[in-house]
Amino acid sequence: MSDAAHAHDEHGHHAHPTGLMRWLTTTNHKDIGSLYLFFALIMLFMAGSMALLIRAELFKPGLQLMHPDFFNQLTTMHGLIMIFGVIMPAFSGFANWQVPLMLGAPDMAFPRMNNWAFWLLPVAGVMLLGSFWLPGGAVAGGWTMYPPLFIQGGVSYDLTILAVHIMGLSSIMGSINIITTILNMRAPGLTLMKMPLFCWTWLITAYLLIATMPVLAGAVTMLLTDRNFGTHFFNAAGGGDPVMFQHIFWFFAHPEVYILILPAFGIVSQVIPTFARKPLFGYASMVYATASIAILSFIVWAHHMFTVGMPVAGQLFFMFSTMLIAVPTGVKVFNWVATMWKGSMTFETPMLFAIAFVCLFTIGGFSGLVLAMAPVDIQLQDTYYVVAHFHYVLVSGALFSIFAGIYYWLPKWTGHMYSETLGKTHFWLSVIGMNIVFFPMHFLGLAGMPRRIPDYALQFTEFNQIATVGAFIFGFSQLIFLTVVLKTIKGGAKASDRVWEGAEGLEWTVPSPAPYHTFETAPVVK
Ligand code: HEM
Ligand SMILES: [Cu+2]
Repeated sequence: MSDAAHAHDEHGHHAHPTGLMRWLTTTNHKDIGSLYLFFALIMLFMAGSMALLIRAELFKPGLQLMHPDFFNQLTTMHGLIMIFGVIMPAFSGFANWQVPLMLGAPDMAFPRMNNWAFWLLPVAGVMLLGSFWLPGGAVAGGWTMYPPLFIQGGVSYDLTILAVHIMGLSSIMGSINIITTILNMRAPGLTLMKMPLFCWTWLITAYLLIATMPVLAGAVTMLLTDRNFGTHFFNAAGGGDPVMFQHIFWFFAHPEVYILILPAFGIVSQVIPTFARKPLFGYASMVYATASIAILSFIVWAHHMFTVGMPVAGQLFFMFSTMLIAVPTGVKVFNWVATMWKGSMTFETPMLFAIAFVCLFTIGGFSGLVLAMAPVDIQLQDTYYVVAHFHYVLVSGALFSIFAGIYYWLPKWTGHMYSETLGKTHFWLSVIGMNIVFFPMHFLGLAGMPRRIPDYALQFTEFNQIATVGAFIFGFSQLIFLTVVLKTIKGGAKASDRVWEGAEGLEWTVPSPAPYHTFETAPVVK
């Protein structure tokens, strides 16, 4: 390129494209953060509608609304989309908005790769959702993709494998960006141990993603070659072993459940100190606890496999290693409570969600410990107890932290305050609804009701009816959330720079809304 043309390019630098092209070509971390969050919001309503269809079918025993195979498609797609389309993209959205703002960096380290990492997701999303219209319908073998079902299914299974590859690629690119940004682009003086805890939790999460996404990719590639190219990795008739899939899958998927919760710990660790008006209790122990959880997450995978048959020594190993995770997790819960202890607390919507997180996530943690006991798990495996357990950690854990984070940072992002009345209404309906859906599922599981089943024995009717009513309360109260978000984007009381009286950190030193470009000269942190 000639010098003149180069100069011309430099000149054109400020003419940003508008409309659709702006969003397609954007390399700005704030734009990309918003894209991730909108994508997650849309997918939340998609996967949420599937949950309501499932719960509607389960309102009564017998088959009312749908064919059993379609029920299985809904369950599988609900799980896949909630995990890969809602929780993970929402956390990436927070990372994109907040990591540069918290570190005093002008943007992410690799802005163009950042654009790619996002735009791969809608492609995968369309492939997953579109597969409902393919011959044979969407995948129906459960989000865990176990063979032999996943080897026998139709064309949507191949498409889902491709979609999983694409989403994994997106996560790896996002993680490389986050790690590089955090390690290299912190403002002068902002040492690692001074960094906001949200950045720490995402740094560790990004390493987990880079370590485990290739394992998932390997597992689904073996499914693909078993399906199409005559290999027998998981086919016993050809000398393969279907249980091997479970080992590989859970070696990915147990760290994955921490990928779904560590950034939540980070958000809650930002919100609680703000509204308790005290610094986070035990900052360093929080960092070490997060790292310990991440390391331990690699040695516990077979607690998902107690019923496939394993030597007693193996059962003991996976049982005790799993229980060990309760130690660093307990440290975290202790630190959050100690931060609130004798604080001057106020209860704005982000704080309400954060407190609900601490209480209800802990219920999910405890039911996890119950499931970790090998003899108990043999009874409870594949019952509604498991469904209750993971929804306490995913809904009142991951999802509630996302709500807390949105209410907390939305004024910074949009420049407007949200309506506290609507926020609190959303909070109370969500907490009440969530417990009505999922608490009775513990009893259903203890009584032996299997999961992933469209019909059930008569004695399970009452608790199922209660759960379905709760699901519709929870589901429809999310329309309030949608209203709050859209209203806040459009207008509302002007937000101050600091927004919350007790807020600390670099993001609160820039104006609200945060300008398109921030920290072009790095701030100095003392
Ligand atoms: C309105 C809120 C929700 C309701 C009413 C709901 C309901 C359900 C129901 C009824 C099932 C099927 C259980 C079975 O038959 O095994 C299910 C499965 C599942 N849900 Fe949810 N859910 C909700 C939110 C979420 C969220 C936020 C996540 C977050 C990641 C999530 C993750 C999953 C997963 C992973 C499965 C397992 C899918 C499978 O068995 O393959 N759910 N949910
Ligand atoms: Cu696990």
